[in-house]
Amino acid sequence: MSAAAALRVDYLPLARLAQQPSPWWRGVLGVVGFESAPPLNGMAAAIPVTASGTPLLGSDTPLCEVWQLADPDLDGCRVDCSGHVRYRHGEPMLFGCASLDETEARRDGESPAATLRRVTELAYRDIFRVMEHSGYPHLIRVWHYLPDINAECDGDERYRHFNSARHSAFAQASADGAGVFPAASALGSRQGSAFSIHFLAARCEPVMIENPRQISAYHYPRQYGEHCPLFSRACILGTGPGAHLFVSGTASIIGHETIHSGDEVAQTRETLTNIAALLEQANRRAPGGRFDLDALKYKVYVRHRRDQPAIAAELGRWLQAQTAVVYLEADVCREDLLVEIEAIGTAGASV
Ligand code: 3EB
Repeated sequence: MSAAAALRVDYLPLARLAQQPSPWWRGVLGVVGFESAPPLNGMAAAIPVTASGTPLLGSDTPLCEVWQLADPDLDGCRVDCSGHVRYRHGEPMLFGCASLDETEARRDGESPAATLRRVTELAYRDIFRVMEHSGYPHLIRVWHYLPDINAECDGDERYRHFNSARHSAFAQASADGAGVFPAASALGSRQGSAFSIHFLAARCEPVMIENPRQISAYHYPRQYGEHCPLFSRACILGTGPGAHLFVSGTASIIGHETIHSGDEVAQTRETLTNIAALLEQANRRAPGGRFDLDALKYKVYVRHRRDQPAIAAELGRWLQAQTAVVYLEADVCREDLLVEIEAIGTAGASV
């Protein structure tokens, strides 16, 4: 049995959450609301709760993302010494989250870009500190949500300022972990949202996966900004059946270039082809286990809500009807990308 086999993620209706008995909550690592952080009826003190600020599309029932470990007795929610990161952990993994409001954080005389950079570095500094303190040295997966991600700010796009700050954060943190970057997503949240980040860290080292159809993001040429986006295309935690695969936000990019500009259906198809290519790489690296497109759970970020039905129809051609897919409205970090898809899965036995 794999060390990581205990993790699961579900997209649950908020109403179902309210009905869960208290023993069920003992295994919950964290909860992510899409529109806003869900009220947890008395459990909020024990569970890290956050929100991505990306409205749910294509569903009448409000949902949230719930991370659970099979280990039923986790400690309570902790808060790091600076008060930014709330986290909870079980034996193999730690879940943490932080939200920083840029308007509140802004110092007198500081430019908006400087605030964004400082807030990003602050969040990362505290995350790395929590990881070191708690004995989870491997950053596996990070989600970043920032409002106005494509907006110009002090002469550059906010996403690019964010990339520069992430660069400094990793440079400061990496003594021996240099050059190992987590799987990640970076999306634009609704205007007025706080800068929000949540992550998974592990005791065991993951295996990082790149996509042969794409240049590694950390090697992108300068045209995408002074500092590259530091993330791996995917990573695997554990071995054989029960190993977990974390697929980063994936888009219609070949090499380093966006393709199918303006065509959300073709972009969706290209993105799924990229995810299929990652699965092929992952299956080579996970002997005894097997990841399948249909056995993953997906989050699909849609730039324009009007495109959601067409994107969903294209996904329907690739995936079985029962596959878990959540659609969220979000700006994608290149202006010409209309859709981005991330996924997570647990390996079955290979035949
Ligand atoms: C890309 O492939 C699309 O900056 O952390 C996807 C996943 C993307 C993560 C990030 C950006 C990030 O470049 C964008």
